[in-house]
Amino acid sequence: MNIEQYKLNEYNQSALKDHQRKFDFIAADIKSIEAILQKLINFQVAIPSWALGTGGTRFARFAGGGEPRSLEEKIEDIGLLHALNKSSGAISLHIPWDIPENAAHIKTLAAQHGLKFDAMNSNTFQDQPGQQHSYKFGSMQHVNKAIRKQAVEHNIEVIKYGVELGSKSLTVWLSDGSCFPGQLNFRKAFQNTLESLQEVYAALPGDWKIFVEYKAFEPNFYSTTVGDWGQSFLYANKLGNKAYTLVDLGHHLPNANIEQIVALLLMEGKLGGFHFNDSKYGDDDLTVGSIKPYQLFLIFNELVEGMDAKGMNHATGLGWMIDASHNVKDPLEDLLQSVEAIMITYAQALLVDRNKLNEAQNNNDVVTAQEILQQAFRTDVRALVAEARLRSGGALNPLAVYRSEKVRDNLIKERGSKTVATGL
Ligand code: LRH
Ligand code: MN
Ligand code: MN
Repeated sequence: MNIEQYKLNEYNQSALKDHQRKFDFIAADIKSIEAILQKLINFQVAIPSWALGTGGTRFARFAGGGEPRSLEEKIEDIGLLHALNKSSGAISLHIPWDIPENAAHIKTLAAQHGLKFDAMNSNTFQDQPGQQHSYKFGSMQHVNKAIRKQAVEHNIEVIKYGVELGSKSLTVWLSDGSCFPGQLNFRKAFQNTLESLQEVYAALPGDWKIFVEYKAFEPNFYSTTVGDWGQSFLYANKLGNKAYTLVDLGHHLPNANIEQIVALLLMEGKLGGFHFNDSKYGDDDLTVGSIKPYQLFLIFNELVEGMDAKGMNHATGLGWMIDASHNVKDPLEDLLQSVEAIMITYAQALLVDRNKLNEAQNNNDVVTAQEILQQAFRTDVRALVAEARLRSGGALNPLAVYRSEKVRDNLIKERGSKTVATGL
């Protein structure tokens, strides 16, 4: 299913007058409007290949219908999202959920949809059919060298797939840890994991990065071997300058100050990438910005400030990705909402008056500092984001077009109502 450009233009035409009025209103207040629009146009968020179907919980999975049956169909779905919002120009693959059997063909198909390959994700948290050793008691941390070796070799295979596709990074998330006190020797688990990561690191091409993703808990509920940013940072430092920490917003203990973590990792040159989602309780993988939008804004505020301080390009300096799960919504609608939330928050962070904030901080003027941040956060920037989309050839209102064009109904007609996409 694809939506023709002329159709998009028709929808845009009918919404244009209303948009123009809103855009003129906000544009009048912003000095560097063209620079901000260009930054919004450049910013792209990768869509994970595993988020295109309805996820489940450990209790049930309610398939939504029309789910992609192959990697090709996943690429088509992301292509559709990108045609609508022009901000989803990359795909992130999880191996072995999405093996590119014919890499040249997959690469060409993605390019036809304007998509690049973002970070590759390895998987040593599940046992695959035919696999020699089980990961029940961990992978890279395992007490058995043969199991560690199997995990290392899998990661090296993932890098090889990525090279064929033109990806430039590997994200390693390990579920390794323990469920009960005494199960694990923490130091030995750390050393084994480090040694395994070093072997993977040695296989990285010169222009690649490795992202070490941390998570406080789940599926292990007593200890996790890459459990927080401190541990990830230790691994990244010990590995070398191609290794970075990856922050998944749902992987912290409650009330963690993620914006401060981000600021310090950036300062140390060790922030590599992001998995965006939102949560109320744990690793809920809910729609970005649906629960704690102010926290997301404060994170983006640190990202913009920290990247500018280092002269980093916002669009290319870090790996930006959504990591979400959809239990009750149409995944494609949810992803449109998530990307929109990211763009809105990024735009708000670009509006922060940095000189004034700096001055307020130097004067210990707490009230003014807070006012400056909240002024930006309370600005309705939706017309700015829509204008950036319009200029890139996307839809003024992606979700409305998706609904009017009955995309899900068409996908169900095309693919059937019982299809199940690979993923969690
Ligand atoms: C782990 C995680 C990690 C995985 C993905 C499926 O919770 O965030 O990034 O690769 O979920
Ligand atoms: Mn993640
Ligand atoms: Mn997660």
